Amino acid sequence: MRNKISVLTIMMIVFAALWIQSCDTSNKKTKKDPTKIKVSGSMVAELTAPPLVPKPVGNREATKLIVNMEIIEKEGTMADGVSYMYWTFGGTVPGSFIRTRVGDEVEFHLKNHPDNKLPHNIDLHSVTGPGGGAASSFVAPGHEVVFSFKVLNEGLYVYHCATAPVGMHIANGMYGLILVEPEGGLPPVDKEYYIMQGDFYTKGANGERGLQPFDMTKAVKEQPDYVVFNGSVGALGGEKGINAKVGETVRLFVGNGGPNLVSSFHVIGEIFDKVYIEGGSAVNENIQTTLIPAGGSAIVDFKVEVPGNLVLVDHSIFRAFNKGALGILKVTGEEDKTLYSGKQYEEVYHPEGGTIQTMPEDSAAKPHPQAVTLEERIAEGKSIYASTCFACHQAEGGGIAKTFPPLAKSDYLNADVNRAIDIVLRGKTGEITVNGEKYNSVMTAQTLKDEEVANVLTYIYHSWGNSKKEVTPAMVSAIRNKK
Ligand code: HEC
Ligand SMILES: [Cu+2]
Repeated sequence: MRNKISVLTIMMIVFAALWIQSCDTSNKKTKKDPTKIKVSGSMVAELTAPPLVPKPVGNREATKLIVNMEIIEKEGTMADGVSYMYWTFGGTVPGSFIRTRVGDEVEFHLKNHPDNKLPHNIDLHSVTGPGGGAASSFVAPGHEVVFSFKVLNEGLYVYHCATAPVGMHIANGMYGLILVEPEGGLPPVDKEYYIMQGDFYTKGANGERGLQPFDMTKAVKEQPDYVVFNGSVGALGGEKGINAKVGETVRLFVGNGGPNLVSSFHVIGEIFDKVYIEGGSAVNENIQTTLIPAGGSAIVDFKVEVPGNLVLVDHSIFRAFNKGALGILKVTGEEDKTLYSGKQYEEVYHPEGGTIQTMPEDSAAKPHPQAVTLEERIAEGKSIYASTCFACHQAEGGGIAKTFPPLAKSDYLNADVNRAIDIVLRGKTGEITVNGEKYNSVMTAQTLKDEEVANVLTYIYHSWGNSKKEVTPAMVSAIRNKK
């Protein structure tokens, strides 16, 4: 009798254990060994230029996916008046977006255009194999190589050129993203975009005009002149910006090509609902800023609830406001005042404050010597420009697209000298149009003496194609005393 009971108990325990185990695996969604996934049929991969991505894989079976990638070396625009010789995968920086699923067998055709000067290759971080494909893909101008690989790990991966000097090939724009979706695809969203950060090193300083060659010394020192999204300053701004409607879910596939810098990726005015950390499977929630290593990525998902311009930045913030790492995601739709009120109230508040703030006065600063001739005024003004205006209006008065208006050949500046004096004395807010572009930002009032205002404006009027007016201290004091 006692024996029978114990046998029964043991059997019950065994059954219970088996049952618990079966529950456990059904929860985990049984994962196939990716090396064993069979492919059916074949198709040519859709490749897209940034900021667009190919359509999701959805429920499609693993297949033989043919990727046709062409390497093109071509001159492009880095910033207003600044051009650069880019080396590209597919004609854009970053290169064409490739979208695959786990188990796909990718047949990669890498073509080096006959007009190109150099050999190249490709290292895809999604490849399990020597050099990520680099060893088998070295291709001379006017040639095509073919290699294939099975996609084993899901995630968002960087690809890049790995031909010596590797740093130089990457610095010239040879990187892009390849997405490997899980079986059944990523959870669907309303809008998907492709963004990649990169740092660039030019012979001339930021804003210096003309075709700028690559600067190896600055690259080795890791001192970029430009840090940008999608290959150039303003590539994600204005008309070229990305958009969504209130209530939509947005997914950004964000990569960092480097070659050197790590990105503190942040969207001003949003919180990431989900971040696929480092482009892998682990999901973190409610994130303000996510770190994206050079040669790494992240997938960020968020829902947009209020209309307005969301500003994408590298939160290493001088890169954003001084080197170009700025982008705009435009959200349109109905306002919801319970979520965000907008400005509710404003009045002039004295003393001190208001929306225009005065720069703190540096009492220790030594006074500038009095200028007598026009040449002295210009020379004095140049040094004031470098210490006071340069940070925003930039070298050569080039400004920063959408943020700081240009002073070079500025129709706004040249139209009205008294207005220019007033702006330097009292600051400026509200929408203005300079050379056909709208700006709506804040310039702080500058704490400068009449003599200094006269000198800096005279310097600006005598530089960069402006109208060569001389501004005198008397003109400045007249505006200062006008209420
Ligand atoms: C903190 C950044 C900043 C600094 C420093 C700054 N500005 Fe500006 N400036 C701006 C912004 C922003 C605007 C546009 C304001 C707007 O949108 O209403 C502007 C507009 C102007 C304009 C009129 C628009 C144009 O392009 O012609 C002039 C002239 C000007 N600034 C001159 C100067 C001078 C001279 C200095 C140095 C003494 C200076 N600024 C320093 C940010 C700055
Ligand atoms: Cu290359």
